[in-house]
Amino acid sequence: LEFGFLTWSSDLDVLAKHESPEWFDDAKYGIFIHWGPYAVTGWGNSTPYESYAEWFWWYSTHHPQADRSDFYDYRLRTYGPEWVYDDTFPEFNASKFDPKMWVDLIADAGAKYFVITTKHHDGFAIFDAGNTTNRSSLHYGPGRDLLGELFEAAETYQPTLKRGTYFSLPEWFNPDWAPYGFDQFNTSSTTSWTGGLATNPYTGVKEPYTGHIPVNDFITDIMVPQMETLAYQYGTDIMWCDCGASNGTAGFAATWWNEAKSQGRQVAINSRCGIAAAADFDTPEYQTFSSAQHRKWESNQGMDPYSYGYNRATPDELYMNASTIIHTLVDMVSKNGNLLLDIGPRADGTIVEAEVNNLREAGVWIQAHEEAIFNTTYWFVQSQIVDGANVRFTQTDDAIYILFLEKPVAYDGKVSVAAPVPILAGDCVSLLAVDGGEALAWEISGQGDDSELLITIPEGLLEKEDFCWVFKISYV
Ligand code: FUL
Repeated sequence: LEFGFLTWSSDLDVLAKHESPEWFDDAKYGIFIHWGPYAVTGWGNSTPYESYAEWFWWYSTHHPQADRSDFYDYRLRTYGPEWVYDDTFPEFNASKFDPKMWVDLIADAGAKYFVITTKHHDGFAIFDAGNTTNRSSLHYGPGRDLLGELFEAAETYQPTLKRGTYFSLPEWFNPDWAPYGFDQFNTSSTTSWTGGLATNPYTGVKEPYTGHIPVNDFITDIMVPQMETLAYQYGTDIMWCDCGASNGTAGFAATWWNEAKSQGRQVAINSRCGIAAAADFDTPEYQTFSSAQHRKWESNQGMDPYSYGYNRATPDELYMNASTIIHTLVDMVSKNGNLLLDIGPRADGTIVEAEVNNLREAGVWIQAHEEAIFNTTYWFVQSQIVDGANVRFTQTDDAIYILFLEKPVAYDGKVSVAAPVPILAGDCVSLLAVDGGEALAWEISGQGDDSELLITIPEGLLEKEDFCWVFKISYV
């Protein structure tokens, strides 16, 4: 499809024909990174309802909201009444940021792409935003182009490791955003803010918006040029917008898709760029679907149960462990989803050890079983409970995979799968990544939809503990 004829106020029907690229569907597993000055405050109230640490500025200036009063209290207790959010900038120093370690970790985790916050709602860019703003890591904090360094480090893993950019369309408190309103954040009746600078809750004084360069129009002078910078200068593979809101996405997407295509690339845009028609995939947040969805989807969630940004209040044992990572990934893949799993590095660029360890531990399993995950599609039966074990399915052109999330139980030496698994005489059944994948005897009992595949389990085959047991049926 060519999109070159589209104008700025594009034909949305044509735009809607763009779909997520094949590589995105095949990639299944990405690492999300939330990193900005909110890593300095690095605190959330650890309750399931919107306690994200990256929202510290907003929550701590919206004290009338009773459910957020602990952010307000924490702010006062920790920093005192004179403190303003932009005081975080010097401490957001990236002094131990090792981009090579980050991309190695992503690769070790078994992930095929990453998406990093290039600018969150606080308006602080970690990339070279040119003359659109000085509110960036080039001017404050480390004085470095952090995005550029990370993208550069990921060169080692090209062309397999795709690079994506989270980009918040609105900027809280940017004086130039005010004309567009802020309704999507104004969901609580106790929220009184209606645009413009934040007011320090202790002093009643307007907080600074450091680095702001006044413009005529937020969308055409800040939002769109910054998206273009990420697309054309940094070469992002995924434009992962946030919040929807007023935007210039239609024109941007049409031009970007054509440009990428002319370079032999395919790129993707998520469902939060402000025009539903342009969305290549849906983005459930800390949520999943119970069955396969026709439209490609990608669930995003933190390894921290309540936050994307670094949260010092989270104890190590609460970070998602290897078992949950693997089960979540397998479950989503079996339903046509991807998993975008988030880490929140500290202000100095170090990553919480529990996150590093759990990602690496899961990565060993994922890489040993990658043929059952990547480049697969979902099967029409998505889940089943077999003798108490949760089972999922994936398939390729020449194999189907049966993934047991709990250890299968063999009765009379046989494990049963009560689904109409397509298998014919001569096809080979094996337990993936175990014992060199020896061929296991199998038989079908029953007919059609009521049929059952019975796999004979040799003595000792299921002795070892594992995160997930994968039977492979290879077609002859
Ligand atoms: C949300 C944001 O408000 C959160 O802070 C986070 O970035 C999440 C991925 O999207 O809409």
